[in-house]
Amino acid sequence: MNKTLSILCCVMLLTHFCVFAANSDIQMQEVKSGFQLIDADKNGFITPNEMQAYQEKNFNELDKDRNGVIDRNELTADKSKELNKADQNNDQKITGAESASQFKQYFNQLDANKDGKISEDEYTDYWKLRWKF
Ligand SMILES: [Ca+2]
Ligand SMILES: [Ca+2]
Ligand SMILES: [Ca+2]
Repeated sequence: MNKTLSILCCVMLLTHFCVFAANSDIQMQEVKSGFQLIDADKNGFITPNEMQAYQEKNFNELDKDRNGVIDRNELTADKSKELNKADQNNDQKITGAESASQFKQYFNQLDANKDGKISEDEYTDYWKLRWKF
């Protein structure tokens, strides 16, 4: 390999590495702001009540026609796609009960040490694993 080529290779590797690092920083910021959104009293922990309040707010925002059910059209506004999995009986509609039970599962998955609340570390570790950054 000649010198120019090897320098070129180094630069390419470095650029690639920097882009990757920047991406994971951005994802980390997104995850942290997600945590702060749910942690309403900003004490560094998400309690089941805070998670429930977040779920209800999220549900009401998506339920544009306020009929208590999120249908397929309303579901497309859910950018996280998390609610897609809430449809237990596959009728393409999400009821309040389905959404609540999905968030309960979500809470249990996040609460790694099972102390009944979610720390910021538990929250970020979960998303790091899922997004692999
Ligand atoms: Ca809190
Ligand atoms: Ca609706
Ligand atoms: Ca915990």
